[in-house]
Amino acid sequence: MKLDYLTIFPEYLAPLQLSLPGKAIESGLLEIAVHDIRQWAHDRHNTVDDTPYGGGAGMVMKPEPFGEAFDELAIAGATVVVPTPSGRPFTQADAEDLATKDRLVFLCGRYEGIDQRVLDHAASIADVRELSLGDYVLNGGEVAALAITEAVVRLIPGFMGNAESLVEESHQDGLLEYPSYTKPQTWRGHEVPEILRSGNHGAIAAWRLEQRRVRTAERRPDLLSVSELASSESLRPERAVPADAAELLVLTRSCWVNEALANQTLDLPHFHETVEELRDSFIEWETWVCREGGRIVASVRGRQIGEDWHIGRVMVAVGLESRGLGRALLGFIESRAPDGVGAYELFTGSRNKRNQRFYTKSGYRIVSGDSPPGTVRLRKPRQRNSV
Ligand code: JD8
Repeated sequence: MKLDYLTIFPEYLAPLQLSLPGKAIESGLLEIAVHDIRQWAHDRHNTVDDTPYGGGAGMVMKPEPFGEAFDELAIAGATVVVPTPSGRPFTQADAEDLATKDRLVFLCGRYEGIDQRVLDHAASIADVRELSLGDYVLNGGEVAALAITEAVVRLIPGFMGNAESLVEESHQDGLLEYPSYTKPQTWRGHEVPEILRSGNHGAIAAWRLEQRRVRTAERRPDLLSVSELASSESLRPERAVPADAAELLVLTRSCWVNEALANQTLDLPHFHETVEELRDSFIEWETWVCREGGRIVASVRGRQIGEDWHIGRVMVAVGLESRGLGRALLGFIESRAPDGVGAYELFTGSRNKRNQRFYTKSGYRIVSGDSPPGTVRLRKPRQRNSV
């Protein structure tokens, strides 16, 4: 893998020569080049920034030095990573995807950021990923570039000495890690949990899984939903069967009452649909239900139209909201999209801000175009690595 870094603080990236990437360079797995952007600023002061059009505080990085760098480094076809606070959150899934690339080019911004035309131009010749390290503000992109590099390089096949240690990591399966201990057995009055000294590997594995669940529920409940759903005996989604149609219609109508109230109308297809029509819809719509205590408590459906995976009827029974079930169902039905699907599409009530917030927080964006009366159309591109 070839890694190029464009920065005005090359010394900030010196750590790339150390530890992880350092070994990979020795073993030829990795080629790293750090470039000072000022070499492509030809005025007496090697100026790389200027005042923002439209006014405002701070300075913006000029496009020309980047353009010359792109030409000299021949970035066409590469994956260009732009750390930015306005980027999509960088995740382990991104790390796994970037680790499959032959060449990454990092644009490390400073000041108020980089002239947008640099990114628009790069997107015309390369695959641009604007990624954020997290919801806090740094002074530049270098630290984020270092973090992303470490998360990616350690996944390069043949790189990590003990590949199996990659398996049990946080964010691999949606659960945080269990607590770890080593000798001495007692330290400053703290004991290593007895279970870990029992030699009973089955019990140790169960204890560790429970520790992971407890920690995730406490610290990252947002992560818990998908994996909990997947691993929970009761809630696991099942394909709807014709016999489910009547009960599912009851759940549908109860869940769309809020929508009717929000839109001051009962003229919603959900209220006019018959059991037979819903049952027949199981043919064109891949329909899933979650049962708890023998009753259907949630449901969702999906169908392919062209290169889109249309998602519909995301519903959670009244009283079971805000357990992350809706988000988990959305994640689940997205995962059901066949190969070749490039985007997800769904509709929700134009007056239902709560639902619109729910979908936009899940990466969907309201788009123009045809949608059923009283609804807005939302789309989300499919992550490459989920193809
Ligand atoms: C790139 C310039 C500074 C940001 C005015 C402060 C990532 N998670 C993250 N937080 N901050 C960054 C980041 C900050 C950057 C640049 C990444 C380039 N700045 C700017 C906007 C407000 N200053 C980041 N990834």
